[in-house]
Amino acid sequence: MKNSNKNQKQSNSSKDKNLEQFREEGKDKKMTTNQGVKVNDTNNSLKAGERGGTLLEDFILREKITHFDHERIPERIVHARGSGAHGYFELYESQEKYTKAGIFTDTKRKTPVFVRFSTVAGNKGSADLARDVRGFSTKFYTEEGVFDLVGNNMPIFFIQDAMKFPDLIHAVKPEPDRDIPQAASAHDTFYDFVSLTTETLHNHIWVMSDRAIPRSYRMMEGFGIHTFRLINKEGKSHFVKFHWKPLLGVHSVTWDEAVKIHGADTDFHRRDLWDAIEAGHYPEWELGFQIVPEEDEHKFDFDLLDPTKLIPEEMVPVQRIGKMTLNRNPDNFFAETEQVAFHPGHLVPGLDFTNDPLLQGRLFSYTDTQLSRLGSPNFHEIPINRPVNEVHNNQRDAHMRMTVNKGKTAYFPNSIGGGCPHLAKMAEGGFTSYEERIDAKKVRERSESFSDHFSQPALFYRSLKEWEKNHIVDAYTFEIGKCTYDHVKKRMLYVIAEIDKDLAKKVGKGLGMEIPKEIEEPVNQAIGADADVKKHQPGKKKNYLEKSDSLSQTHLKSDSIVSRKIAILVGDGFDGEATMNMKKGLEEKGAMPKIIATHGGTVKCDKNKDHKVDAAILTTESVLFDAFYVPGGEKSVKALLDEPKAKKFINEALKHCKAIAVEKEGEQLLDETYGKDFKNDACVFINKKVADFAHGIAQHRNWEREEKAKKIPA
Ligand code: HDD
Repeated sequence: MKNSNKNQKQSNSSKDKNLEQFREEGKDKKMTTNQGVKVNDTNNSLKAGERGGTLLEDFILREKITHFDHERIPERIVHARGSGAHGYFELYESQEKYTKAGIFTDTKRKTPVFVRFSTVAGNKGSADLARDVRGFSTKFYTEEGVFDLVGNNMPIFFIQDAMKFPDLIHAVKPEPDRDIPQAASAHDTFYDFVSLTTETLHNHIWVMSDRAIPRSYRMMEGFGIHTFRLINKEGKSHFVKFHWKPLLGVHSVTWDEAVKIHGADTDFHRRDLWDAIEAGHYPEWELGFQIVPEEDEHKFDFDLLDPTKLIPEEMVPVQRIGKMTLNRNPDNFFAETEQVAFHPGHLVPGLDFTNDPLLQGRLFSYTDTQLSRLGSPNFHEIPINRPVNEVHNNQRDAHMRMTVNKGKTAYFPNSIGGGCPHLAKMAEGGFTSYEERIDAKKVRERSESFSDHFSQPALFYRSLKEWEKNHIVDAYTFEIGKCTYDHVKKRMLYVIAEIDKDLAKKVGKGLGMEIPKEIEEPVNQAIGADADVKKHQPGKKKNYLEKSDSLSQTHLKSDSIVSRKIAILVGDGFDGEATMNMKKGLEEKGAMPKIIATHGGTVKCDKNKDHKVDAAILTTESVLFDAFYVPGGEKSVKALLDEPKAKKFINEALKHCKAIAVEKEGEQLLDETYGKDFKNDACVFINKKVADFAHGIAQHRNWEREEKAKKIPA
């Protein structure tokens, strides 16, 4: 059946064709039961008389209710809340010296992808702006099978061994006695765990940074985190780390905004992704490789197999090898975004794993979780999960089997079935694992090379600009301040001091606590009565790099204002000509200006012409916009001055360091707010050109303003 979604026209990929056979739409059709029987009444059950009991025989009622009763499936144990989109990946230049994977060697291909972004800790119905890591999963439907890159928006992970994953997640999830707090790490059990498990500190300081409160899914980096292998035609292996670099730059909101967005629009990130794609502002990321030759494995001061370490880009530059574009929203959230099943073990010839113990454990967990979430080993047959190439093997049956396998044989070897399906030789694209030499004792141990827990969080902190550091201080102070156990707070402060003394001092000041000289209560009590405490102590902090610019968002900007939302604040009588000039100018640069008026419906300009209002000021909030424009028009500005929320918009915009442009009488809105103290600010534009304002918007925020603007009681 044809689909009327307007996005549909924009894609004709192999995956799109593959999905087409499963699409359904009721347009111009008669309603039927699931057995195809036409339905004549779906409002009334079958009764013994108008006022009599309902009859068990009513198969239409029973079918409708039974299906409804079973509509929900278990949500993901982590990454439950998310949003997905379709798109494609194109390669710039063949990477055949590193890999034989077709997706990375054939520049003519347009490989279909499905991407799902997510938060980690919250339930499916939690708010988007939680301080949290964001998931960034990409399913590449390659000609040689499905390759999943299941990463995050931070380049490292909390723990080094999959064995600790349930502990980490139990610590961060709501506390089990009260099921509180939802989608928040600021509570005792998380900090108890973090302070006792110092390998978490690197990922944790990233979570305290602005990276954990992105402006948009479209403005985050993505990382494969683990070191993987690329294998070329000759069977030679190179280590690789995968990076996604967003072409819109990397941007975040402030914590104060995040808190307010929670209330103004819990779907802020999900809506943003959907709206941008609907408007044709397709988000794009370049895929980067950080390549390390096999022989350089031990060249670094950290272990490439340790997922709590990144390779600074100054040491191994990121080579941008291709671009991904997301250009189509899903047709159905459940069928696609909810049922999509990612797995770090889905890879294709030319790629392979390393012995990273976190990755190794993940290889088990993801199939296992799909069995409970999707209910059957046939989850690969769900349309969104199907590869675009053919699938032939001797696996059979199980719940909800869709494939009708023909023939007599379902075993190998066989002669009755002509030996089919045949095995593929390596030259025919058969997957073979990299022949890594292994000669080792079986041990339940952690490598000594994983013991440095403090160097990289310290490098991260040192690499940030002052405003970014201040946000980290505030985040630690807020989060630890929410804890109720003094010994947990103290231990946290102690470990922060191991990262950076100055940082700990500032956090201590906010908490009203001194940095402890040593951890008071015996750690072995927490680790286990007979634990060898020494064995659990982190190694010595190293300093192999003073700063890494790529870690600071200051260096990850773009000059684009594409898809930025600009509020044009007006009342009746606004300067129509200037406003339409500004609106057109911003739209030409790809921005999305919206008319926000003192009332809904339409608003009159000074030429008495009606203009459609996008939102009445009472129905929206300043935190939902990137920048603000107040045109002239005496009557309009008076109406705005009489509307307290218009002043709130300006005060909050100033506090959140956003760009503001005013023209003619519009300046009065600055005079009547905290704007009067910011008239010389680099991102406050009084009677300036569209281009100046656009440049200010592209800066995302004027952080220079923050120290002064912080004092605005908005
Ligand atoms: Fe995981 C989901 C990312 C470690 C077990 N993980 C999941 C998703 C992302 C990640 C983005 C959501 C996938 C989707 O959109 O459907 N996980 C990571 C990263 C990790 C990581 C980047 C470390 C580098 N995960 C990790 C470990 C384990 C798991 C160590 C278990 C031992 N992850 C799961 C899971 C999930 C999952 C329970 C829940 C839903 C799913 O798999 O499909 O199996």
